[in-house]
Amino acid sequence: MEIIIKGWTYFATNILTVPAYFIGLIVLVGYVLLRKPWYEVLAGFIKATVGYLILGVGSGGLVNNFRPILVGLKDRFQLTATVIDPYFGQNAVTAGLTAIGKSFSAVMTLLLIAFILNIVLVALKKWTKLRSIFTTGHVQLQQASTAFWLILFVFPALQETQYLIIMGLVLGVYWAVGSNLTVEYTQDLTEGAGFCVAHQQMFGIAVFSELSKKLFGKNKKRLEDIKLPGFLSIFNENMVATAILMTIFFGIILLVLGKPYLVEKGFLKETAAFEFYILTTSLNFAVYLSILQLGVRTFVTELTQSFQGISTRLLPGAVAGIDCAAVYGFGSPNAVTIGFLFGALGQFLAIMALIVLKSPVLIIAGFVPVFFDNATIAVFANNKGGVKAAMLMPFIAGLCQVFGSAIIAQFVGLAAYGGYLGMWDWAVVWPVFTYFLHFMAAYGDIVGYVGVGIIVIGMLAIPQIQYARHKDTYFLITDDYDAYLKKVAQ
Ligand code: ASC
Repeated sequence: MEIIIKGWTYFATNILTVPAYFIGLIVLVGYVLLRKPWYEVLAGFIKATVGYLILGVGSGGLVNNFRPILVGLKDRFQLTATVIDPYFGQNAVTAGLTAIGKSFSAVMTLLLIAFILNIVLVALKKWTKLRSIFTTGHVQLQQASTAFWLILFVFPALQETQYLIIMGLVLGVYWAVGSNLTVEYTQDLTEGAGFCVAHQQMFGIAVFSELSKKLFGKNKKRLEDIKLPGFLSIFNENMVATAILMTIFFGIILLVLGKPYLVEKGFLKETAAFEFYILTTSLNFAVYLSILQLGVRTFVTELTQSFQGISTRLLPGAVAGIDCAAVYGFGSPNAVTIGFLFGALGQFLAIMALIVLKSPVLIIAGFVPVFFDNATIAVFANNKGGVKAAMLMPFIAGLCQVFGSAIIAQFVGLAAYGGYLGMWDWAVVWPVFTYFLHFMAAYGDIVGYVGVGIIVIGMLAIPQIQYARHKDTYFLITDDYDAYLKKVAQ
């Protein structure tokens, strides 16, 4: 038994929660199942893993360089505020758990329970109609922490085993149902790349894709259809557009922070030229974005091909749910930049509203929600509803991220620890779950469990509805995309 536990822990720490290796492993297994020669299996594993690591360099570079700038606003003006950002959220939960004498190791156990449940639900696909496995390990850890806190808040008196079961159930079902919900939208966007999104805005992708289709779907003009004239034509090129727009955006923020603050915090030397610091920092945005897109290009082809092995022999119709940044390699790259800017506009306006309304919680925009959530939403919105959707949807999402997080972080007490996850699903969907469970649990724990049952069954009903609406193509869309296209064209 001990050997099994040790082996599992080793696998979980080194592979399961490290997406690059996990995706590498999936590609390896897929190619083996396709009976490819060993050297192609090896090459596939390497390209998938290296590609995913490159994606990580891009997204990590963005996060590490731009998060301190946004958070700097909080320090610079000595605000007591809650930063909406997955890492701040995770730290807040760790601090909160320590304060109430609970250990963080239970969060790892929760992660494993939820993950196994996700796999079981896909294995039972015939009945559950769930097709996707959540493989984005670092995000799973952040979500497990936040879910842990939210559910512990609702059921504070439970024993560890009991609350782990409840949390594992809700979280595992959320992973399976949420990622499954993005399958059609992602296949459509990527023209059958064979993956879906397993991240923090999965319900968001569905909601905003549908809204975009409804509001702007007819006669839409996508960003890639627009050719700007005259001097504006330079914006047709993503690298140029990103560089110029980010220089304006971060230029303003850096000027507000001011050189003395940045020198004090060690961002630049006293003797350095401030203008060039601003320029280099802003241009680095375009650098990291290009790296990120290179990573996507490197691993996506491998994943697409090898997954045929898994979906034909192991788990028919199944797909891997991966990082949202993988979609930045599809559609118009300018959607990414536009999503960020309009999301930021929404978030900043919402923050101003909190100040004006004298909200007890002040929110500071964190880089991860403002960029990764809104860029993703814009990519999907542009695909379904064109330019207008690509501007409006991230703007609305930005409002939701700030208002939703302010409300829930205050309600469950995480605001006191300075951070909340803040991504769309966690600013909208999970707060609804939490309020609902809290309302039910007020009538006693048994009614609270009924509430858990309602949420779980409600979520499990979603894939059933999706299936009932498109029975003939539901599994075909992941099994064989060309055959799917032929079928819908009929
Ligand atoms: C997150 C998170 C990140 C980014 C990354 C995007 O939610 O924690 O580091 O988004 O996954 O590529």
